[in-house]
Amino acid sequence: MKTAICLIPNRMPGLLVLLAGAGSLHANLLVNPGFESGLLAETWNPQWVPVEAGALVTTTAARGAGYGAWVYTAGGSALESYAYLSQTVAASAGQKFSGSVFARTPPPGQWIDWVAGSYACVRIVFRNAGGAVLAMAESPHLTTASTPYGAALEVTTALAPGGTAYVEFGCLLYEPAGDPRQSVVNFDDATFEAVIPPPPVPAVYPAALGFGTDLTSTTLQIRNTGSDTLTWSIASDKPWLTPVPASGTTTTETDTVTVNLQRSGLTTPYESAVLTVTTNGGNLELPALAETLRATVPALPSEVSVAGSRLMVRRRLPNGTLDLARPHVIKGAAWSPADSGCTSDPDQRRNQFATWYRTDVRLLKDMHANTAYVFLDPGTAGTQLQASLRVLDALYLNGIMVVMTVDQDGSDTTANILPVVNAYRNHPAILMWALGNEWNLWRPDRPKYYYHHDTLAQAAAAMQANALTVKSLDSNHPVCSILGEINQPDAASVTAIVRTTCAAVDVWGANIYRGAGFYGLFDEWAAITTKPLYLSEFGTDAFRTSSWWPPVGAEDQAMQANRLTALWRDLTPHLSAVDPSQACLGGTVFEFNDEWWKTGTGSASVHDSGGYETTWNADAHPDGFANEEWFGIVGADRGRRQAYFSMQAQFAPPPTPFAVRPAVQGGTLYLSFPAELGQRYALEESGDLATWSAAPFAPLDATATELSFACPLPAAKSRFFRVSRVP
Ligand SMILES: [Ca+2]
Ligand SMILES: [Ca+2]
Repeated sequence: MKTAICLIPNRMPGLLVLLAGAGSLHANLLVNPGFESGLLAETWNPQWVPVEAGALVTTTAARGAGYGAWVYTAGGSALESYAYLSQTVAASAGQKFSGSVFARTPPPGQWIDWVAGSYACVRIVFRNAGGAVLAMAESPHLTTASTPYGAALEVTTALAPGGTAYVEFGCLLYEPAGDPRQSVVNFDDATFEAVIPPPPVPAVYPAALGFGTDLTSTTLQIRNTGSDTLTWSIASDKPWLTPVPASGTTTTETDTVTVNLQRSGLTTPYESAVLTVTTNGGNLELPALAETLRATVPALPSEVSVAGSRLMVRRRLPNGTLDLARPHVIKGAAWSPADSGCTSDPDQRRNQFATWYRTDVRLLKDMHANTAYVFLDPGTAGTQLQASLRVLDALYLNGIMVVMTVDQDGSDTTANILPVVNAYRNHPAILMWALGNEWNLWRPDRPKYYYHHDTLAQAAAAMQANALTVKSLDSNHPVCSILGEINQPDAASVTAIVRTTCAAVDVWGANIYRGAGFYGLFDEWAAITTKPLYLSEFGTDAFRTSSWWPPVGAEDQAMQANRLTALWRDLTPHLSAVDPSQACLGGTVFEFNDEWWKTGTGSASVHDSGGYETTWNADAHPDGFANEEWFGIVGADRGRRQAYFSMQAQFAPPPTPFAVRPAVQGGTLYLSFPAELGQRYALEESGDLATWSAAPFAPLDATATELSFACPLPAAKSRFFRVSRVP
């Protein structure tokens, strides 16, 4: 298909012939890319196929050491002419190639001159099996005389079209008609490589599906965040969950899968399925979480009180009665759901609870959390309130109690208190009311205490007044006030506030970022008061900043997981529920999910890396930098980070063997046993050890390390009871 016309130039440079020993390097598809090997004087360079050209190799024209190739056109004035050195390899549709060559043109007055109007370039040609050209790409053109070797002439092709059988790399010299002379260029050090396109990369949104007790279908989006075409299929490991369609392909579009739930197939209260998305860019798994509606939620509060340094909870049971009083260990997360695009606007954020609760509440339960701390009430009127009550119902049914901020982001918004307490005080999921958020801190971006006050004393007076307001509205739940550190602006100020000014506060929360431990926090607290201390925020973000301003770095899930694990382990010896001489109630990780609105200079629709350097304490975070939009133990898409699983492990102590101890007091039989925090237990009874039936008691959540069931003394001579863990 090619015609070799060998034109020997009429003036010859001196030739030096060597057989070069250099082998080809890396993935260069060319043989003899530097025109170094297999050469003899005045012969064609054998690996390169010439067309209408002369090609010679000289030392004088080489780029660096070795040889380069002089290439000449045929010349003649009547016709345009080409000189072309090429190599061809097999190829197929969809492949992509890049090529380059260094080129130079001689100064005028040499043995052959550059002819004006000529150009040199790299050309890559796709051909079918018959040799016909299907597509072609050219590098920029070299068009002037007397150039040194500058940058290589480079070209990258589009994807090879259908029918491609060969790809040809060529070094081209073109001379227009009109000048009888031959034109000339020198090529050297060519490269020709297959471009390995980045693979397709699957992404699903959301990364966890929640059906709650009511949904029968929801949707899942599948996208390709890589290149090329993503081919996917999706399957459920449970017969009651069916994704439709079950497969598809996507290049840049978003594919929507409807996931249908057959509720009659659910057999246990808390069901989980795994959806596996299998693709040509790797596989993903995501949980699908569904619940059965197994109880109604009584419109009566649980009773929560402070006894010494303990928080005692009598949970309201579904039948309306109160459970036994048990010390509550707070294990959970600050929960502030936020979709991409959700701004700091309180009402936008309030509405997010109803958007996400079906997924989030189950994810919290599945990590053995029993408490969610919200900075914002979910709404107090109209449809917002109705939706919010469903959210609280779901929390209750999943054994999660709520620390609810009543002054709107802890901002001394006094007008918010009455509607919030009135709306929620009879809901059994409420654990306690929170006021303020780091209200003792003075910050350059918020140069007021408790948002509105010039002095700390004024802020403390407002805090006390608000605590009294809450107490006047509700006596079933303690009032908690949230500090930022307990030594800011100084320990004496906090001591005076806690002991005297804010005496109406029952429980103190503290957001603590001291480093990998709490470093004397609990001793410092014991020197102030015996009131309970709750770690309302602890943790770190999942982004390791390596260079600041602008913050640059990468996600580091292990960094976050390790920090959280270390902090929880440092906290647990101080739990008042376990040791009444200690004052710590537990803590809520900051925070459950990423919030993309938090970097003020960024976009609420972008996962920004912004934040602030912890100038007051370089150890506050492992990288010395708080990346505000990366604090979640799950992402904004509900993809679970390592920290989620670390806290799941921390919140669930290893199983301990049962040793049920009976005791009779009056007419009541008590069955006591060591329990695992967060585990649910159920009681069954039998007359013959063969047939078991559920005892008339709701399952108990272990909120202490010792649980007991109480029941009337059986009338029968012998009754057998057994306690079992409820999944
Ligand atoms: Ca960080
Ligand atoms: Ca953002």
